[in-house]
Amino acid sequence: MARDTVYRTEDPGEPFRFNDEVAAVFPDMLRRSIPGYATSLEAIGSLAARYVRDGSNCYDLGCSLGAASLAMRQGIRAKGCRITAIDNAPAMIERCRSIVREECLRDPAASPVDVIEGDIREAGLTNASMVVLNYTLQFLPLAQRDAMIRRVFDGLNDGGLLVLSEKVVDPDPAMEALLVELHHEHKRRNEYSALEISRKRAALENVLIPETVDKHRDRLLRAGFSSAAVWLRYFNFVSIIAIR
Ligand code: GEK
Repeated sequence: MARDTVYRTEDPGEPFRFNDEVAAVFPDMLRRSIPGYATSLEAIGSLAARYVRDGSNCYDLGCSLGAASLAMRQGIRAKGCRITAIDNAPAMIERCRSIVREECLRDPAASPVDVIEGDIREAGLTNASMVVLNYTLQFLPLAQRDAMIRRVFDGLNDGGLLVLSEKVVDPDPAMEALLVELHHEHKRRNEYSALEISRKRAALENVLIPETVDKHRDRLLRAGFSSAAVWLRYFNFVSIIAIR
């Protein structure tokens, strides 16, 4: 796995982008930066086994290199399903296609995966039993998030599942400061320097906009989801499951 050294060398002041340099080190970047990332993928596999129905569609929105799509693919027990993986970053999609192709050669019997370069805000979602937004909604402008979640709700069949993982902000400023500090400590343990951490933080400012858990829960319930619960929290990183 190529080592993430993007912010050892990057000019500070440039906003974060999902470009070729980032895509080349992305698995290492997420593994060292997002506490609970590997756990979120494991759960996506288990949830796919439970929730994906025969003849239905699964969507991985903001798929990056397709890790959640492949977790679903490995978990699905149902027959005649299709997985659609969508991302608007060409550097991600190019690599995702070759990773998915290799996995489909290794295990040809599992569900087919369509990898699509496109904007998730325009994706046509139909007959879905499972939709994954694994750390993606946080990159949409705040004003567009309600519409995105409604679009997901409309595309899901009754009983269908959304997995929504996000970086969040705590409403209590003292708690927020502590959680941010714990996250930075976690990154230092994972061998990011203080300079890399602060450069990355500045680059993500106004690019990744976190909300509170309550905001996410309210939005899901307003869209029509019958229930929503946090199943994972590690510092300021949460994963929520919501059922239509
Ligand atoms: C994983 N889910 O490994 N349309 C399509 N893609 C988008 C959009 C958009 N409007 N906005 C952002 N993206 C993955 C990890 S990464 C999380 C997801 C992170 C894409 C963007 O190009 C990037 O690939 C992804 O969302 C977010 O489970 O980097 O913290």
